[in-house]
Amino acid sequence: MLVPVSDVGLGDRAAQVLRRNDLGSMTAAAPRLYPHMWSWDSALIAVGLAQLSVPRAVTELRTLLRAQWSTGMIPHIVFSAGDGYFPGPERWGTQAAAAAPASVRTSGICQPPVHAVAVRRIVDAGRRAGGSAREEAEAFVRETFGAWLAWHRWLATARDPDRRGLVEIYHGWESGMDNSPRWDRPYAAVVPGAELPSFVRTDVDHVGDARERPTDAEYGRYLWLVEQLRRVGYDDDAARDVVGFRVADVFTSAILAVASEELALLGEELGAGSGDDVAELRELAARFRAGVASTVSPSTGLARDLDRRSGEWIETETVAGFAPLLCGPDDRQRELFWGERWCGHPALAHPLPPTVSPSDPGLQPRAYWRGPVWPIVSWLFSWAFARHGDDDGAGRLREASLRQLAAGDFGEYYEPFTGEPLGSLHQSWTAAVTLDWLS
Ligand code: 9WN
Repeated sequence: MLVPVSDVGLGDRAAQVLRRNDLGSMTAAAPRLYPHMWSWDSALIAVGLAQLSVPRAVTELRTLLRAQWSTGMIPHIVFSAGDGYFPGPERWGTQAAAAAPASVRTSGICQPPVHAVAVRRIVDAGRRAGGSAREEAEAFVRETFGAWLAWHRWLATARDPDRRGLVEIYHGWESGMDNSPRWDRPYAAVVPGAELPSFVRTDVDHVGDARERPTDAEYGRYLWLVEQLRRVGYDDDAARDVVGFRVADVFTSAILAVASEELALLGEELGAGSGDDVAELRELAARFRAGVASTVSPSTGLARDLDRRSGEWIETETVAGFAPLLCGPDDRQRELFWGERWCGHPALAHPLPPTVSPSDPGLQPRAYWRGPVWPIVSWLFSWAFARHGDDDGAGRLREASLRQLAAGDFGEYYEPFTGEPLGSLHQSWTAAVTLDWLS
């Protein structure tokens, strides 16, 4: 498809953001606020890099895989030499963890497993370009299939010990949606102990208004969970017993389902892994898809997280409730998604899913995961819609997102009613998904 003339400049600007945030073999998630590599950011960054250079996209994911733990876990941060982000490697203290890699400094928790989606986009881009780009992309799949499989297996065992088809998280950071109101109830039960070492936040120095970030009270709980995990050396079994936050995350579970399906397809297409590996991934996909479906509230039609410590369903009306739509077509959810409580709400600047329903009086339009629109979330839905043949839905999200992004600031998130960019500007994954939408 021809790129409209007005979008040409936008693509150039997006490419420039990725170049400026390029640290050599990894891309900083954002220039000042996030000077390191984040796991799910790096996958989405690779999706954008694939449009510019397949080898550079492959390098991004190779760097991430070098940080993989011996358990299979892919850590949520891979630290660069840069500083200015708190909590840094000293606070995480993962060098004492038996499963951590020896030569790379990482955090000790994970993030949503979007990586196989990125590998698929790299293969697609390689095939479109042909020649050595195709060869490199396909060879990369053969070479790394086992590592991605180990990652999915770890999530399906260490984080789904009862085989419910739902991934348990031990920290809001693991969901990628840090201060979403989804986590308010479970966090209310997290009470930082007096032994919590003191800390000084740096994140609030890098945004226009501190109210766009989580509160100090929230940060205290975030750091307390890190402390609990650090004390048990991030050991999977011990962590399950000591950690104060244990929630079955429906959005991460949907991503695991769909990414496992993609990985199975890639394995089959490229003869990577054995027939048993592919069958195992298909079983994982089916198990987690069923797990996601089992959480849907009959009254609201939205999927719910489950607080494993209290046994309670989490009923907040957030975008994560559309997890089933990531897994495949769903008429009831599709209607809800485009309806007045969500993308069809008349007050929205663009028909895009905010993180909290615009009909919910608790929506905070400038506060991080409590209301703003995140372009990467819109991208995940547009990718999933296209994947299951809903080209109309995918096209609507693409067009509205490109209108939202047209000013070229590549905000981390956007005010849903005014369209103002918020948080960090020149955010790498926002630029990356823009490039994918323009391809
Ligand atoms: C904590 C890097 C990351 C994203 C997350 C987003 C934010 C970190 C933070 O930034 O989280 O991991 O310090 O706020 O919530 O989704 O991966 O862009």
